Amino acid sequence: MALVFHVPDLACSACVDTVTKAIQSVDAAAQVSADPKTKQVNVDTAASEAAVKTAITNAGYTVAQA
Ligand SMILES: [Cu+2]
Repeated sequence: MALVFHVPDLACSACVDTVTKAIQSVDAAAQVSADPKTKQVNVDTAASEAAVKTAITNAGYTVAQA
């Protein structure tokens, strides 16, 4: 399932790494591409949107409405 999140605190590539690892802790096979410029996080995963959103939030980031 392809999900799109808007993460306004995504500032640099280290943030991308942190968010990617957080999402992959929920689904190790998740494909994540995130862009600090657009603050957009694209996730292709079998996990639910709620689970991914929680993982991003638990990593210390805010998820805004996409
Ligand atoms: Cu950063």
